[in-house]
Amino acid sequence: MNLQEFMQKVKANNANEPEFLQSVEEVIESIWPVYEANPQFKQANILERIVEPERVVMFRVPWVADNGDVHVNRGYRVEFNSAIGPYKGGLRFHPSVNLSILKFLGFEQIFKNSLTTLPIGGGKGGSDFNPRGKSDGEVMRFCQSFMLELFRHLGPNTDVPAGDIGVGKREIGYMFGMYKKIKNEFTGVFTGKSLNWGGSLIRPEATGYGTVYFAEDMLATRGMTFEDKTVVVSGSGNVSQFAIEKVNDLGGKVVTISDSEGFVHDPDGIKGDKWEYLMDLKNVRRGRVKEYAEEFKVKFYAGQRPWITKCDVALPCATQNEIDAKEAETLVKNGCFCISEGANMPTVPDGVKTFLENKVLYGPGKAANAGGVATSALEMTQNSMRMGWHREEVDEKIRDIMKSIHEQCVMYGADGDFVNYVKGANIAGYMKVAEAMLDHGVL
Ligand code: NDP
Ligand code: 2IT
Repeated sequence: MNLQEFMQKVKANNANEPEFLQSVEEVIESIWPVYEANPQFKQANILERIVEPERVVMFRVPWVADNGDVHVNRGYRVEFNSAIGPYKGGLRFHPSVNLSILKFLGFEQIFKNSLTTLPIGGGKGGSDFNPRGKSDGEVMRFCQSFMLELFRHLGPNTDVPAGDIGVGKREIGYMFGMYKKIKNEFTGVFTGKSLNWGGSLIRPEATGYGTVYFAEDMLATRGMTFEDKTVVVSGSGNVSQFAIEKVNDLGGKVVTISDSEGFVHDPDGIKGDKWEYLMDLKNVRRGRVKEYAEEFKVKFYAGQRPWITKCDVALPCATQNEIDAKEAETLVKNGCFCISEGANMPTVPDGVKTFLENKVLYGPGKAANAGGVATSALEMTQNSMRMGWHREEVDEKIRDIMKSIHEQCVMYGADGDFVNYVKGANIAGYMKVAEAMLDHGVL
C-alpha cells in the first residue's frame, strides 16, 4: 500500500469526519518515509492501527435548566492510544463538538503527549453543551450528569481528563466532585484541579507560557528574542491570557485579542492594568472582548480575525482552522516570521504550506502547546507523591520540557539550516508510540 492508497482507505473508513482526516493526513505525510524505511512498523501494520481509536464512548447527557426545562446533550470520550501511558487529554464543551473534532484532537494528543517525554497516552472528550450564558447551577447539573456516565471509563491509571475550550476550573471542580462522590475515593483522576484540592501550581499558565517558550526557542535559532517584537494573539481564553502575560514578561508587545465575535486591536499593548482587566472580564464577569475595546477606547473589528494586523510573531490560541490560506499569506506578506500555535490545528493545510514554503519559524500545535498537558502529567506525579512542588520548580520543568520538544523537532526536522517543525514533531512523536506498540504485540 502506498501513501495515497492508505489515505483512501482511511477516508473510506471515516467518511464525514473532515477534521479527523485533516489531522491524519498531516501526520501520515510526515511519517510515511520513516514507515517505509522500517519494515518492522509495516509488518506490524502500525499505521492502520494507530489511526483507529482503542475505544470511543458516546452517551446521553440529560440535565435540567433553571426554568425547569429538560435538555439533552451528547457526551463523548475518545480513548485513542494507551501505548505509552493512561489516556490523557482534555474535555471540550462547545456547540460545535462532534466525533470528527474529538477524534482529530485525540489523534493529535497521542503525538503531543509522546513529545512531552512523559508517560501519557492520548485521549479527548467533551460535549456539544454550550456553557456560555448558562448559570453556575446549570453548568453544575450538566457536569454532574456528564460524570454519571463518564466516571466508569476513568481512573488515575486509566484515563485522566483535563480542560479545553469551555472547560476551566469551575467545570473541573464540578466533575471531580461528582467522581469523588460516586467512587468514594479521592484520586488524581483530573488535572487542572484547583490548588487547594490537588492542583498543580502553574497548570493554568502552562499552555500559554509553553507556547511562548517554544517561540522563544525558535527565535533563538535565528539569534532573536521577544524583545520589542509585535505579537498578534487570537482568542481571549485560558491559553491566550497566559501567552500574553509571558510575552509581556519577555519584552514583547501583544496588540490583539479576539473571540468568535471579532477582534480588538490595541496598538499600545495589552499589559499591566489592561491585562488585569482582561483577566477579570473573561474569568470573573465572563464577558466579551468587545467590552475591552469600549473600556479602553480602541478599535473592535466585528466579525473579523486578527491576522490582518501587521506583526512579527503570531500566536493563534483560539480554535482549529482559524488561519485560512489567504490569512497565512497575509501574515507572511506583512512580515510575520514566527508562528507558534497555542491552539490545536489552527492553520489549514494550505496555510501550513505557505509557512513552510516561506521558511518562517512555524511551530505546530502538537509541539508548541504541549506545555499544558506536560504540566498535567507533572500534576499527576505530584498527586501520586501526595506532595506539591513550588512555582519555580514547576516552571523550570516546563521550560526544560519545551526545550526538549524543540530539540526533538530539530533532530527529526532539520533540513540544512531550515527546521521543518511539522515533520520533526510528527516523526519524533510517532517513533516513541510506534516502538511501544511493537513491544506490546498485536493488540
Ligand atoms: P477557552 O475556552 O478558555 O477559550 C477559547 C477562546 O477561543 C475564546 O476566546 C473563544 O471565544 C475562542 N473560540 C473558541 N471557539 C471559537 C470559534 N469557533 N471561533 C472563534 N473563536 C473561538 O479555551 P482554551 O484557551 O483552553 O483553548 C484554546 C485553544 O487551545 C483550543 O484550540 C484548545 O484545544 C487549545 N489548547 C488548550 C489547552 C489547555 O490547557 N487549555 C492545552 C493545549 C491546547 P468565544 O468565547 O467567542 O467562543
Ligand atoms: O489540548 C490539550 O493538550 C489540552 N487541552 C490539555 C490536555 C491535558 O490533559 O492537560
